[in-house]
Amino acid sequence: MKAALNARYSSTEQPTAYADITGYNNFYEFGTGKDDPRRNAHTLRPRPWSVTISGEVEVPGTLTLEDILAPHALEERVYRMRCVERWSMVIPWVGFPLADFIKRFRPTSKAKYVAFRTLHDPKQMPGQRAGWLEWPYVEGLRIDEAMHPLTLLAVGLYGRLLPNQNGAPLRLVVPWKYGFKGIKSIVAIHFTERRPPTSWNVAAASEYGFYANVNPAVDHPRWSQASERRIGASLFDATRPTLPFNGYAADVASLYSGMDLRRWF
Ligand SMILES: Nc1nc2c(c(=O)[nH]1)N[C@H]1C(S)=C(S)[C@@H](COP(=O)(O)O)O[C@H]1N2
Ligand SMILES: [Mo]
Repeated sequence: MKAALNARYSSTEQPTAYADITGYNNFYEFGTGKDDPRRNAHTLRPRPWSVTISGEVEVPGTLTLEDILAPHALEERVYRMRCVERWSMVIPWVGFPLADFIKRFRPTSKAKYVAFRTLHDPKQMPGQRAGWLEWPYVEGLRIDEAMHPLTLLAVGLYGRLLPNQNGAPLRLVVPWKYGFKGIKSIVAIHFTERRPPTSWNVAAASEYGFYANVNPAVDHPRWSQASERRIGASLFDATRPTLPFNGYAADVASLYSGMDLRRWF
């Protein structure tokens, strides 16, 4: 894939190995083990694909993947990623800003939030036969978070099309939030005045908030979030301190000024 590096929004840290990025995943539609997505996601058919845009927009509709991609130049963005489970990676994503995509549909003044939905098809996603989560997987962002220049719709990594296990053909990437906000294999985007439900918040509201901003000062009820384990790093420097907003505070902290981030975790 042709994608120019966006240096302004890229980390200079060593990217995690392709084998780790594509072999150590969370994608519960294919099982709860870290190697289940790599082993099982071959049943997903990411082409042909379409995404439905609805709600508080002037131009709702259903777009094919080709329609979605046509007007956008692809960029490479090397982002630090931090899972709520205390592991982290550095991933060279290929994609385009979600803001540029959203502008095409002209959100109305009532569009305060954006809701995302993953495909629901137990034939392609056999994990959906189990009750680990309520299906389909859903996520949401406040509209200003969705329009932030760091927020990406990704279609590839390491210069190749997204492997199924990483959320082919289209997934969200929000680098200052815990990984679970990065919803995979998106089929619907809905604009709404009300805060939408999100899968992990529905599953365990005391453990996973709507905002899910990476915050070393707010522990998960069952573990500290003060440090993280960098996947693939040598034993001696694998454990690292976790940074506020995952290191993106200078870019995004202002979105939350005046909010008590212990209450709005
Ligand atoms: N549909 C869907 N999206 C999902 C998940 C999932 O189980 N289903 N897991 C989330 C979690 S917990 C993480 S950490 C990231 C992992 O993304 P990666 O596998 O590309 O690293 O995907 C997120 N998106
Ligand atoms: Mo995660």
